Amino acid sequence: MRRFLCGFRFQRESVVHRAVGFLLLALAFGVAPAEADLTDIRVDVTDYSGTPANWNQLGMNATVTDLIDYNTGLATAIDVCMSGATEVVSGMDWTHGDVDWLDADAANSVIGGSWRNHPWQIVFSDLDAGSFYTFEVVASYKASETILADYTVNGDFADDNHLGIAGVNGDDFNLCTDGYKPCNWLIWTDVQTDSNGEITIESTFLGEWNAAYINAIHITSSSIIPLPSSILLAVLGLGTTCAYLKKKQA
Ligand SMILES: [Ca+2]
Ligand SMILES: [Ca+2]
Ligand SMILES: [Ca+2]
Repeated sequence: MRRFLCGFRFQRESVVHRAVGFLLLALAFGVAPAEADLTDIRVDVTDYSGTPANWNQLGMNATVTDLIDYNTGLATAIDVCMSGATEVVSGMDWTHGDVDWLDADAANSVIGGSWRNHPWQIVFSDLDAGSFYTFEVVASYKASETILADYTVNGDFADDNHLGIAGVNGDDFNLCTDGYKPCNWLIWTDVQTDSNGEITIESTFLGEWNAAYINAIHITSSSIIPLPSSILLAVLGLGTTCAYLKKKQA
């Protein structure tokens, strides 16, 4: 008689169905918490009203603690602090409307640093040291074509950009021709906290006038590794299934 590890007969179809059902249930309970822990934080960089619902507003050189998650509206532990900025613009005549996650109202206002070659920072802290984050930074301005800046996250230029254009990585980034006109923005993937537990966006103005602006920031955590507790739940679910089948067979 052909038997499986759990000691039930393969021929008993209804039992196999129950086993699969139990297993799926256990797996669903086991994996769900890790999915629910994924973070989606949206930051409207502005000193003016009009920040969209479930977004966070970050004013000039301000600190905001316990940023809210876009999907749940609930506070996270994550904090943010801006320093070194010198310039605020309320409306830069954004004409692209809402694009992907980017709300037009958040895109329309900017804060920047206008002193040439003097970097300014937005520092995120209280992050999960075990998570990988994706940072999307919108640096877009409808104006002079000589508005040029460098953008880094934890000292590195971007890994990607929204439109996937080769060579656009935040080094000598033109806020008008690289940012505003094509409606493109910079993306850093698999970002982890530095030795201080922080992730820092740094912007340095290189152009002739205006500033190294930032309109909006989107942070998502990309860690999808099931938590140890989830694995334990799955094992428990399998154990329960085997026990049930043995009892059923007796
Ligand atoms: Ca906090
Ligand atoms: Ca904004
Ligand atoms: Ca540069």
